Amino acid sequence: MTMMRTLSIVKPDAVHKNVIGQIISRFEKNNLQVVAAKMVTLSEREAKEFYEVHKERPFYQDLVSFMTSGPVFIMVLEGENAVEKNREIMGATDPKKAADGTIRKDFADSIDANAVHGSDSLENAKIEIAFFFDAKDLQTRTYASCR
Ligand code: IDP
Ligand code: MG
Repeated sequence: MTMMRTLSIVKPDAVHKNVIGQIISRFEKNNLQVVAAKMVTLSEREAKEFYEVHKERPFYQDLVSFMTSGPVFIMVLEGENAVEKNREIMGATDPKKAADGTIRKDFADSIDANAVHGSDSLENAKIEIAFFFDAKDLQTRTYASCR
């Protein structure tokens, strides 16, 4: 068990459904903490670069069009085994195959519009976090109560 960070994106379909809060709530209930967040509309260039690993896949252009179709909500999540835990909470890529209680089972409509992105390895998490956030924008979740 090691503390780690991962990148999560609430995709345009889930933002449109107004379920950003319900999605964050699932992470929080599973002890993942938000340490950075922003809402942006990705440019064509950003979406293409972010999903470059898929550029030879037949769905690449559709994926880029979908990811730029409306705002996305991008977060860095921190916690024990954050990468793996996030993938479990998200569920399978195809919502038809996603387990009960997962985000994709409950909020995704199709394999294209599947509600969330999550990094698939620690190595990719580091690359993806750096793609969207400067190191100084990642918070340390300390708290000192003021009496
Ligand atoms: P992941 O999001 O579960 O990691 P990947 O295989 O990395 O899945 O694919 C990235 C994204 O590309 C998926 O989340 C989905 O939006 C889209 N995608 C993947 N496979 C297909 C497909 O067969 N048809 C259409 N879109 C797909
Ligand atoms: Mg992936």
